[in-house]
Parts: sequence; C-alpha cells; structure tokens
Amino acid sequence: MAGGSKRPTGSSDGCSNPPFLIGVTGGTASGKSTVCHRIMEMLGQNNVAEHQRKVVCISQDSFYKELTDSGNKSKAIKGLYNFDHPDAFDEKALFEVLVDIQHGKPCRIPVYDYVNNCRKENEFQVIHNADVVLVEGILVFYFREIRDLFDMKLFVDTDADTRLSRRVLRDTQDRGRDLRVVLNQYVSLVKPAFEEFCLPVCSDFPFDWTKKHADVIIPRGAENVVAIDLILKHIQEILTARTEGRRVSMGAVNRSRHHSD
Ligand code: UZR
Ligand code: MG
Repeated sequence: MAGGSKRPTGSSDGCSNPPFLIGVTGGTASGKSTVCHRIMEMLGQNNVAEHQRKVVCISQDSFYKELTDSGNKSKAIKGLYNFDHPDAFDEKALFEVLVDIQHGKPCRIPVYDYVNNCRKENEFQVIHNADVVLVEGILVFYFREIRDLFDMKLFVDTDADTRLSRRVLRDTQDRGRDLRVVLNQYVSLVKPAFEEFCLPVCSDFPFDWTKKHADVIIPRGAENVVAIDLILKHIQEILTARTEGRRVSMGAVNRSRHHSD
C-alpha cells in the first residue's frame, strides 16, 4: 500500500471539492450499518436512485479477500476461517477505491455474499459524485493509510452481550448457520480479534488500534438519537456549504482529537 495519503485540495488534481469521508467502526453487530442507514435516511437519501445519491455508504466487507483455495473455503463453511483478522481483508483494494473516490473518479465496489462467503458475481455498487461517503467495517481504522483518509471517525460502542445476541440471530436466521458453529466462531475468533485489533486491550499495549482514533464514540449505536442527530447536523452543514461553494472547517473535530492524544 502506498505510504501516507493526501486529501486532494485543488483543481490541479481534477477534483476541487473532494467528498467528505466518514469512517464508522465498532465490534460485530454493534450497529455500524444501522447508524449509516439512519444517517442516510435522515438526509432523505435512501429513496434516491443509487447513482444520484449525495451521501453513500460502503462496507469494508466488500473487500474481503476472495477465498481461492478449497482449504480456506471449507474452513469458512465450518466457521474456522478467521474473517475478523486484518489478513482477511484486501486493504490495498479498499485504499485504492477510497483514493479514487476522493479524486472524484467513478468506482465499482463489489457486493459481498455472506451465505456463500464470497463476492456476488456481476453485482456492484457504483459510486459517482458523492458529497459524503460513509465507510463502515470492523477494521476500517486498523490500517493507518486507510484511517488517515477519513475526515471524521466514528466508533459505535455497543455492549458485547447485545452484539452477541444480535449476531446469533443474524447468523442463524439470515445466513443459515448452525448455532454451535456461530457460538464457537464467536468465542474462538470473533471476540479475540475484536479485543486485539479493534479495542486497545490495556494501556501499555503497544498497538493502539481503532477505538482510540475515533473522533466520536456512539454509545448504544443506532438507538443513540442524540449522537446521530449531532453527527447529522455536521453532515448537513457540509452539504449546505458545498452547494454554496465554501468549505466547512473541521477545526472543532481536529481540536478535540489533539486534546485526547
Ligand atoms: P459485521 N463474516 C461472516 O460471517 N462471513 C463472511 O463470509 C464474512 C464475514 C463476518 C465476520 C465478521 N466474521 O465478524 C463480521 N466471521 O462478518 C463483520 N466469522 O461484519 O461488522 O456486520 O458483524
Ligand atoms: Mg455489517
């Protein structure tokens, strides 16, 4: 992955007003997609045709590496493949797509199929000319080059028992999985990876992964209407500023980030 990142600022790179990128992370089933959905819904974007949306959401899950060898495929079916480890993602592909988005280039994002643990064939999400792009996923702040692209970073903080109960229902009802496999996978892979790569485990842990980098932590996820409302107001300010041709200062967010370092 190319080191560092630069937010395009002028017309010299062909994009005078790059989209505002918001990273949204949190543990499995914390409500990341629901928070993003709520934000888009409140901005009246859910009923707008995909190619006309000004606020769009993409998922890090679209960038799971393809499981090419039969060993990994059968591990995935048995719940033994570690989808929660950073190595499971093609972070270079996600980085490149986000850089293209920043430069206003149209992008095709794969759509992930959780039942078959692979990308859907010939199905893509097309992003073009968005003003605000939400990027959600369990490890979107883990990779520094990707983390540095975000203008705003949100962490959805939902209790582990709430997340586990949602995860069990989602995997057994929507994804046709066996309860024993789901629970075993949670205990042996999902929970340890969350604690190692998503949360700082203890104060002297050398790699302070994702939560510490958040600008805003949202307790209780999508239920937290006050937090979502505040975030929404900021996004609306950005959208208004865009139509008026001015840039919104991120001073407040940046100041609070420096204070917490
Ligand atoms: P969220 N995941 C699957 O269950 N199957 C796949 O093919 C790909 C991913 C799970 C993954 C992770 N873990 O915990 C979760 N497993 O999707 C991330 N096992 O998505 O944040 O929506 O829970
Ligand atoms: Mg999800």
